[in-house]
Amino acid sequence: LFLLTSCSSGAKDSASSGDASSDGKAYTFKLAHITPPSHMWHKAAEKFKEELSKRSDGRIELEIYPSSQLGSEADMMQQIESGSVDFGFITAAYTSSRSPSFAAWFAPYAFEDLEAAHKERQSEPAKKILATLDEQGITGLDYLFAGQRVMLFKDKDVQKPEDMKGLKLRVTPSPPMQDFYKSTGASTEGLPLPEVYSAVQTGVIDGMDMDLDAAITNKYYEVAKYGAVTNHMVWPAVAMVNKKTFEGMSEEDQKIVRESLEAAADYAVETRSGQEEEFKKELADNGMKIYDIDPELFKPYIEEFDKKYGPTDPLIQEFIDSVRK
Ligand code: 3HB
Repeated sequence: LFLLTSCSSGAKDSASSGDASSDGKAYTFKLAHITPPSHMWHKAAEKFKEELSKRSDGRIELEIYPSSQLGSEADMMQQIESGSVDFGFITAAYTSSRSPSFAAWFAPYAFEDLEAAHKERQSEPAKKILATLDEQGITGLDYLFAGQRVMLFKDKDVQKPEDMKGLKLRVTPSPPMQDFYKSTGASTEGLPLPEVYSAVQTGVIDGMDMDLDAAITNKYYEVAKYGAVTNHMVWPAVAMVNKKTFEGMSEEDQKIVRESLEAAADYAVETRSGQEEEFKKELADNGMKIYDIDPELFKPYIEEFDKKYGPTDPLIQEFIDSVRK
C-alpha cells in the first residue's frame, strides 16, 4: 500500500460529521491473480479498477499483476497477509487449503447455473466462510466466478462416471475436488495449469478437470478429443484484501471498495453466462466432441461428497444445507 496524499485532519469533506464520510486519502493499491489477461478474472479486475477510480473521483487507483507475475497463489496470499500486496483474486481451491470451509463451494452439482452460484455468494453461510480469513489477517470481500468445471478426455469417450475408472486425470490439488473424482475410481494428478498441456499430449494423464475458459485459452482441443460439459462444480475466485489496510480506510472508502467489487462480480457473471454456447461451439469447431452427461448418473457420488465433507466443518454443513434445499 502506498499512501500518496492525505488531507486527513480538518479534511474538507467532513460536512456531515459522524457520518461515514471520506477522509480524502488517495491510494494506489496492488492486486494480484494467476490468470492471463484474456481470462474473465482479469477482465473483472479491470472492471474493479475502473469502478474504484470512478467512484472515488480518481483517489483510489489499482495496479493489476496478472499471470502469476508476483508468484504462485501461495506466494500471493502470503504477500496479502503481510500487506506487501493489497488485493488478490485467489482460487477458492487454493484458499480452501488455508481455510478449509471454502471446500463447501465444491459440493458437486450444487447450482442450477452460474447465476444461482452468484446469488448464493451473498448467503449467510457464504459470508461466514469469507469471514474465516479474518484470523489470517485477511478480509474476504466477495466471490467472482469463471465458467463451471467440465471434464476433458484425451481419447476415451466417457459417457458415465463408471467410464472414468482407472483413468488418470488432472485435478487441481484441492482435496474436495480430488475426492469427487477418486470416488468414481479415477486416479488424480494435482498438476498446476501450465503443466497440463504437455502432460495430456504425452499421455502422462488421460484427461482433466477444467473449465471451458481455460480449455480455449490453453488450446486443449489440440490434445484432447472429448469434452463432457458436466458443469459439475463452480469455480470461484475469492476477492480478498489485507485486513489492516482495509480497516484503515474510511467507511465511505470501504463502501466504494465493496460496491466496485460487486460491479465487477456482476459484470463477470453476466458476460461469462452469455458465452457458454459460443465457447462450446469454439471447441467443437476445433475438432472436439462436445456433449453432456446426465447429472442423475452422478447422484451416488454427490451423496458421498456431502456425507464426507458436511461433518468436517459446521460451515460446510450449513452451506450444503443451504444449496441442497
Ligand atoms: C485451473 O484449472 O487450474 C484454473 C482454471 C481457471 C483459472 C485458474 C486456474 O479458469
